[in-house]
Amino acid sequence: MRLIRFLLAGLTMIGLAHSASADDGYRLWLRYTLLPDAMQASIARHVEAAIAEGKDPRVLAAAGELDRAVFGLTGKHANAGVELNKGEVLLGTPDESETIRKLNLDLAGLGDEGYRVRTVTRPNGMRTIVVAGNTGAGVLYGTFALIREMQLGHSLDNLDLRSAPKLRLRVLDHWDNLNGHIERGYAGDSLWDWWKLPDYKDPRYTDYARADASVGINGVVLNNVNAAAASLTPEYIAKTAALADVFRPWGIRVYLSARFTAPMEIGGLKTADPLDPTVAAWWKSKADEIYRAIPDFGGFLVKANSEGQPGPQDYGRSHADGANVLAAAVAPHGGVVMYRAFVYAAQDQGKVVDRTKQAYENFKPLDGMFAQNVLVQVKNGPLDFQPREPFSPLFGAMPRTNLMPEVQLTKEYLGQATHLVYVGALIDEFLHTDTFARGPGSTIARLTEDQKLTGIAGVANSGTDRDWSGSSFNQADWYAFGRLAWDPEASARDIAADWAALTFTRDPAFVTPVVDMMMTSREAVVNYMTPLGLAHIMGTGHHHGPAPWVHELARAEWNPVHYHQADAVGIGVDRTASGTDAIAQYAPPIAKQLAKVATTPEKFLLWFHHVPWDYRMKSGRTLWDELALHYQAGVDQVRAMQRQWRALRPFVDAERFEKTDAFLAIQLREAEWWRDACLAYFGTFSKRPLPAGVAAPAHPLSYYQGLDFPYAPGR
Ligand code: BDP
Repeated sequence: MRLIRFLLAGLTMIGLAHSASADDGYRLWLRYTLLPDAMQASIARHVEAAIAEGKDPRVLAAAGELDRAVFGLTGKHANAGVELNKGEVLLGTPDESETIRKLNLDLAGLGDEGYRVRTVTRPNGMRTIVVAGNTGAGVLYGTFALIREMQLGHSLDNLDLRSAPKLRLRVLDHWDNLNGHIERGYAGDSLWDWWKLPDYKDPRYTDYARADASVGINGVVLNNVNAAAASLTPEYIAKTAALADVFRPWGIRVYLSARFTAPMEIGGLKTADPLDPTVAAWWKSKADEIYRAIPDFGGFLVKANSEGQPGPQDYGRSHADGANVLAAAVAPHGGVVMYRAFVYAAQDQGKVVDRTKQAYENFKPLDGMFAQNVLVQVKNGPLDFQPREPFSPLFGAMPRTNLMPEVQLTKEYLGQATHLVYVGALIDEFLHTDTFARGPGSTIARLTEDQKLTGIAGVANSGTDRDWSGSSFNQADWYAFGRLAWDPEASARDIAADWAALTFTRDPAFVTPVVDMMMTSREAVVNYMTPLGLAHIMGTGHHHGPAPWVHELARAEWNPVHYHQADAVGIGVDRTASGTDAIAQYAPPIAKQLAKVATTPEKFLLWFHHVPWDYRMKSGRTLWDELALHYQAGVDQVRAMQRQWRALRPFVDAERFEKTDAFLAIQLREAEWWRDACLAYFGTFSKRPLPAGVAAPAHPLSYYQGLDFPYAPGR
């Protein structure tokens, strides 16, 4: 056993204090800036020495991180050779640390990633904070939990923290192309410098992994779901292996998106038919090759027969056949296949289809046919990451299949990088929704937790921007995703409070209003973009800004007009039995509620019904007035956020204050644009005046229709 000591001697660091005027956001929520004196003293008392017993790389990474945190928070540097007389922190597993083994801590039920952080009095009388887990991963997560206690200024006197993740695979999907461009990325280019890998490992990879580990993320899909077969060539496997080496001490496995026709494109086969034995053999030998280079490779993510991607249906085979051939290849190595349910291709033969029904129609009949190591990855809503969608009816509908919810952190449909929208609130709403699939209380969180193999995926929002995510507040979405993946029953509001305190300041005069602002921000974007159940009325291709008028795209279900169906009578899509009957895909209590306009929650009204302009809403107002007032409310909410942020200027360093302030100005302008363009357009159908309190559009409709965005990012 190796004994590593990080002893914190009294060296005060000079020049550590960070000027309030310079913070570029690089350090995310792991800022580790000097605490007030009393808190520093408390840490110094409890953490005079940090001792890692063992050689597990994750325990060593944890010890290094603890040292880094204490150094930043107290200004006292780790330094060997000081006699111990105060508190110490001991990190390790019972397997590797005899001291921990002898303490007989109850670690049952913590699995292989849970932790215990507990203050004990050792036989020699020394007060020790023990950070223990059954594996190094548990120790790593426990250490980050301890660091969080320190950052938040909590008492370290009598710690007893115990936590284990409720989901096994907590994965970020990077939609990164091998040429460095990120599909739907708004924060710079890909972090992975494929050109210089495997020889040069950018130190930023480690900082990325630290951030992931600090919130419990344990898997990273490196490449775009619209995959290039090249990522499976020997050259790229070597590059991927280099990244895996960097991530491993941080408890992170790498995964790759696999292109279904890779056996043909890089394997020279004549077919990619999943039932062809040569194809199965190719995938098996490819998996063996990958695992030789990366023994803990996580597995494959697959987008097939969707948006032009090849897939098993090209050979008359089912999605289960497609998933299982890859699953068989990785199964001997403990790998998994995450197979996406986001499909809307096969049925379009010129006829108009309801895209929101297609994932269910394709996958529900396959329940029970997927291999044990397959997770069917399902987007939160039945359409496509809109500001608000009802949940996908697949949740609860496939009891014999592992489903893996997928949410989008990069804000493709939420104003992109510049709009302050807390996606954590969206994820929280989704996870806590009751599907009634097994009776009341069947929330998506519970259903997901109760499966044999569990997981959740988030489409990453990080890139080469100095602040990683394009804005300070976008960082919160990365943070919240990790925390909600660890505990899907946690509250996004509580998580926002931690994040705000860690990222800016613990002062409640800052945290309380900022958390309110973040929670409101999700409602604001729904209001100024797609209130009352509207969806998919954004600009074509880049998805930036309003374009509800678009109608000329080749397929009906690509056109915004298909999603609102405004006419002289009213607005909204009839998805009841008299329309597309999408509601029949939900469990009976929900289908029954959605069958009638009067019992449908107003936030989903126009998603499920075509409603007359003069329909009386719960407020007593007409639908038209209510719609207009929601658009106005969204703008007002952004204006209030802007005012609120300006009032918080004294709490924030100039650099981050100014950036957020500038972005809020963009958001306000674009919220007004959404309101004006949508009301100008929908008004041509309703032919009713705007209600009092709603500003008239600044320009005629033709102005909004004529706007063009040739350089909009993230296509
Ligand atoms: C859509 C995006 C597209 C993605 C697709 C997907 O516009 O870029 O490839 O989702 O999830 O929202 O596969």
